Amino acid sequence: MKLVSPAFHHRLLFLAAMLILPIGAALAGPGPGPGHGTGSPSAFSSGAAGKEADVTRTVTVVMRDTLFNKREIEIRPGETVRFILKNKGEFLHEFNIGSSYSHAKHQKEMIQMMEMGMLTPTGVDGAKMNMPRGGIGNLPMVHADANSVLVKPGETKELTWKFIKFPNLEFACNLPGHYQAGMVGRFKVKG
Ligand SMILES: [Cu+2]
Repeated sequence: MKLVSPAFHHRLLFLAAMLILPIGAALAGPGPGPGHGTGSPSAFSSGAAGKEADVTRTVTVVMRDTLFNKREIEIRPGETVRFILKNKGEFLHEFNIGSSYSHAKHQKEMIQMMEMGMLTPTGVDGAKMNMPRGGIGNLPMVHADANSVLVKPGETKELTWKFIKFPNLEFACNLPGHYQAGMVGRFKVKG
């Protein structure tokens, strides 16, 4: 007998993750201060912000609560791809190109940003977010990185990326609990 719809069940899992993950982070104790992006060379040697003129392909990715409509995106070495990111969910989501290592690192920072009010489950506090490094808990300006973009509910944003190396690259949303709920996919190298 089925008591709840799959969608409702998914929502329950998501809410559970939202509650449990920050506790886990708190139990892990104070680590080194967050240093957004700077300490994840694997993500940055893998590519760079793409130039509009070099775009050879456009890929549309739809974000929902809490999954992408794609589990896998094929890429070719050296190509520049424009990603069109549509958030059709009710929560804030991220599209971040990186390794599982850089994603795990960014997830810890995202939890801190949530705790400090820079991020909320549905949006971004622009004033807090635009403070320079040291403004709040030594967090740097978030999402100034070329490999990541935040998309609010109902919004469509773009990110253009030139793929250079492929150390098991993933696209992921690092908002608390989202990656764990399945909001991650992999780039499959073709050719
Ligand atoms: Cu998300």
